[in-house]
Amino acid sequence: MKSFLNVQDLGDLKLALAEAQEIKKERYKYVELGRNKTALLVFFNNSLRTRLSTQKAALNLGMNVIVLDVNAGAWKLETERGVIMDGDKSEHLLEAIPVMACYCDMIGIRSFAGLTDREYDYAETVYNQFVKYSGKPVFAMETATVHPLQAFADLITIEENAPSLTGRAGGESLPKVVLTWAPHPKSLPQAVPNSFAEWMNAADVDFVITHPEGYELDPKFVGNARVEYDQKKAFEGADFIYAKNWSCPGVTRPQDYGKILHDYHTMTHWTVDAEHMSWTNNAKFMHCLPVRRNMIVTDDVIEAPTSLVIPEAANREISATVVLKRILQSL
Ligand code: AN0
Ligand code: CP
Repeated sequence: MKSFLNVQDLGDLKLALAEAQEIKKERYKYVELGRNKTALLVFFNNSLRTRLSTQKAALNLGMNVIVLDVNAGAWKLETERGVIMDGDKSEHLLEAIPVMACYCDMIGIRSFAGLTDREYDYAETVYNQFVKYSGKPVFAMETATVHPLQAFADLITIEENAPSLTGRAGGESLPKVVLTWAPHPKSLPQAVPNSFAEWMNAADVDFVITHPEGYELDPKFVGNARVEYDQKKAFEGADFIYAKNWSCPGVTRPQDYGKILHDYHTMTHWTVDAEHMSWTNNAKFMHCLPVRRNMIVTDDVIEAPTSLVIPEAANREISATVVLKRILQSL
């Protein structure tokens, strides 16, 4: 695997899920594979889970790891070509990338969304520059539009917690998974919901997306998912509630890209609380974290035994181990 951005990069999803379980049982099984190989992890913004779980995955595989926080200690990087560099940025990404590539065998990128220029973000400009100019395998650690290591970990978690297919009422066989928008005071990227939608569409689940009007995700990620604007209707019969805030994807009104469309104080009826969960089929609650309590989800819902937020985070080590293992095997 030379690049990890989309669900297709893993090939057969069932095989990848089986591999995840194999690694979970014996996570040092491939510790010889990464001997004398180095992973470079480049962060353009903050991270707790991705930073730790990806390093742990590399260590599971016997690799060395170097972490670079571009905004803390490195030269400030210009990312756009053609700019006269007379501002505060001392170095251009077009030199920095081949230099970074000299010191490693693969590169993980957290490039994050700028949320001002839709075309720039949705073209995955920064990620693709790493692919083009590093000559090394590159994997996404949340880029401008996708977060596949998270979506893979979420799918592993859903598979582990899906209700027994035989015990379901009404002859329904697929677990119902609902992605719900929830309020947040700051503009957030669409990477997590985009990837979650993409991966759920590729999995054996009944998938529904619910959000206020104006927050329509890019059609290439929505695929054939059902979109239901009535949150209560969407929640009915759900087995998994996956909450996440995202800013306006700018699908219908490109000028609104990255914006918060309504004052969050007026949107608190979208916050996932016990009443919302009572509409479901005793659903499990999911969120990628970090989460703002009593904004996205109430204390009681996130603390309930039905909350999967910690197992999801734990599975980030597993998803990353599978991905880095596949990359090592392709070197
Ligand atoms: C980020 C986001 O919404 O994309 C990272 C989530 C994994 N969240 C925040 O910036 C709070
Ligand atoms: N879920 C996730 O990617 O968290 P971090 O931003 O802390 O890495």
